[in-house]
Amino acid sequence: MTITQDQIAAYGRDGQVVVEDVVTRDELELLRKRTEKIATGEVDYPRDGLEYEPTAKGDERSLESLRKINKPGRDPVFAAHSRHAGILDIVETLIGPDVKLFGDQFFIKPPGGIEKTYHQDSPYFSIQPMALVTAWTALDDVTVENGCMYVVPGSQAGGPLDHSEPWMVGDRQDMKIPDSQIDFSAERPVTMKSGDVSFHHSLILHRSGPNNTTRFRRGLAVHYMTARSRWTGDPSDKPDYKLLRGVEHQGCV
Ligand SMILES: O=C(O)CCC(=O)C(=O)O
Repeated sequence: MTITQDQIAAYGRDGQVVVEDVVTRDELELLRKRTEKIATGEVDYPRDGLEYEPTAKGDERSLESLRKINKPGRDPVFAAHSRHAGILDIVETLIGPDVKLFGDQFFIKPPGGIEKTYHQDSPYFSIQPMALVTAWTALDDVTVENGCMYVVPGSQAGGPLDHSEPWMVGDRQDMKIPDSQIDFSAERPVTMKSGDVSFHHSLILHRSGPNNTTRFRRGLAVHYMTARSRWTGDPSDKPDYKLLRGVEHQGCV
């Protein structure tokens, strides 16, 4: 799969670009069905990987209650998605030919799902340079009303910011970048059709709104890095990152 010179330039300038029709209807349907099975317990999935909406009512074992699946690539259907050939072609164009998988997260945002406040991804990742790319696949049509992402174009150039302000997701504390650091007048909604993929730089400022509709807004985010990246955490904690394209580099991740 190829992208245009304009799309490559938009990613370089803005730190984010949407590519239309990357994932087919059949591929999306497979992911949706698998999610339903994980949510209901029909397919085994580690309980610590399932996060629930703080506002969820009724049966916890339902898709309507699920906020997020952490590291969905532990499941074979999601692992196959992280090797999607069309997505990897685009990732190669954006970060070079030697590509490793950093990780993945699946944001379900069911009807009534809450917002996610402004943050950057790289400050949470022990990887240098801070130049990973996230491929965010829309499993549903994504609108302002059902909680699309917002980005501040170009903000990746400002480097990492402190995530110094606590905010609560139910009884779990998360951190956010203080509103005083964000130019809200510059933010842009990322609306998409199902099957489109949004590619964003790991330092771009981004958030997502609440889902005020009766429709789901499922987004599957896979983070990729160049195989030339370096691990900055404790050496004994370094995961064995999988090479997806190209070659390994000595002394790198
Ligand atoms: O999908 C969302 O609501 C948040 C997405 C996000 O933060 C990410 O993909 O890095």
